[in-house]
Amino acid sequence: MSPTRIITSGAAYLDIDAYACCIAYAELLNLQGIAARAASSARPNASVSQTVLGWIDFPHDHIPRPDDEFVLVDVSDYHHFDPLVMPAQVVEIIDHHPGYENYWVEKLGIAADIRPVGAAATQVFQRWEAAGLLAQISGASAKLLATAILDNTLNFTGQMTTGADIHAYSVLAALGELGADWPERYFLECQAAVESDLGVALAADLKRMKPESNLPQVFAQMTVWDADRLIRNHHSVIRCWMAEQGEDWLLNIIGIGDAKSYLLADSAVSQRKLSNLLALDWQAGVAVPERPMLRKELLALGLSATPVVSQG
Ligand SMILES: [Mn+2]
Repeated sequence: MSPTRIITSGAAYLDIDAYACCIAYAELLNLQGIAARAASSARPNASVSQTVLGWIDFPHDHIPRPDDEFVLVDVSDYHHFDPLVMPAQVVEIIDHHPGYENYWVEKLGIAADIRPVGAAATQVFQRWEAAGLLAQISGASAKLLATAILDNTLNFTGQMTTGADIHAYSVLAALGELGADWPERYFLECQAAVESDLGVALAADLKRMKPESNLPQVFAQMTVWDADRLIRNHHSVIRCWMAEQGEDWLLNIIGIGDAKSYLLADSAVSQRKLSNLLALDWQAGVAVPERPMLRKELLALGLSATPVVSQG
């Protein structure tokens, strides 16, 4: 028996992009005669909404074999790989986060596809398109990839949105029969999930940043429809919960309805790190940049920034 390709992603949580890519890429490889399956130790976060969960069951019953091969989607920083990954047996990477391009190109050559597009789902869509197999994609995979593109591009308002993302969404939404009202319905579902348990939602998309990132050490992010309403109703609960994770924290709340990011940070050092990267006016622990920002955009800014010199 030839080895199975395990399509997997990060350790901390599965967002809709990782979730969709694992399932849809495994489906494509299987159609092409390559044994593959989606697997993950991580749980979905609030971006995998109730309706999305109803489209397909993500397999969480992976039994590892010593000859498994691994394809990583939507992650290339090996510090964050799912613990089921055997690093020496990684055969392919499909990702859109900056920082590890050279590392993987040296290891894998053209099997490392790391590019700045809005969603890794767009890269997986392009595999389907190039293979000429889109007519055979399942409804669930089409809808998953389309929704991942909506989420990761912030409904096409994010800076990393490309023409390829817009093209992929239009083809996939038609194949998956998603209506014109799907974006608003989807993001309202995500907000309902966030508000039903804020602690779980904050923990589900929280990363600890390295000092060289020049970003606050604890960086949480969430995407909702109405960020202003979320902050009005829940700011005090949020700041208490975040402060328990460490003094140097940041929460990026992305509001799709008004296409804005709301950066929440309380400590002077956290606010200074962010003001070092972009023009911000902090009011009562909240700053609203001119355009919506994703963590990976702030990460790219931070990696190219001069560190903030700590003052006293
Ligand atoms: Mn992604």
